[in-house]
Amino acid sequence: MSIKTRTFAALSSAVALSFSFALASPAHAADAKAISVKDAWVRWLPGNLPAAGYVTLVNAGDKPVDLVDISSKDYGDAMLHQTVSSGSSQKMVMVDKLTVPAHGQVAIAPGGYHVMLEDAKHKIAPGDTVHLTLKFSDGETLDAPFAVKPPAQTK
Ligand SMILES: [Cu+2]
Repeated sequence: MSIKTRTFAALSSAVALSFSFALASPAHAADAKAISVKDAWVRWLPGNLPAAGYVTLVNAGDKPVDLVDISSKDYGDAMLHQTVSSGSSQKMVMVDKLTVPAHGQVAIAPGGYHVMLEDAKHKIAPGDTVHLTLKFSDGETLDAPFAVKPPAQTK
């Protein structure tokens, strides 16, 4: 083995190590809580257009739990909206709470619910990670990382 290949092998195993460490850490956020989140992402739009947050809420508990409040340190305004169609047009309505059934899940996903994110507090672009704080009726609070994706992303 030449010096060159040995250096490369050491380097690639170091990269693999840090990669698996990065994958393992977010899982701790949901430890010992009824509610956990998955598929959390934001559809970013250019300029001052509002972004839309999407996430699936999973309830491992025996009782239904309501999502009652959303806030973010990255956006001045975060609101849960529902897209409803009336005839051929669509409009958005405010949603006060969203129930996550016991041992079930609810998806905040394109075409249904979205978290309207306005008034970004700093420059945000695709590739970034933003944080949303989700509050639930059982007193639980989750600070969830959301991956920021470009406008063409649909899921
Ligand atoms: Cu909206």
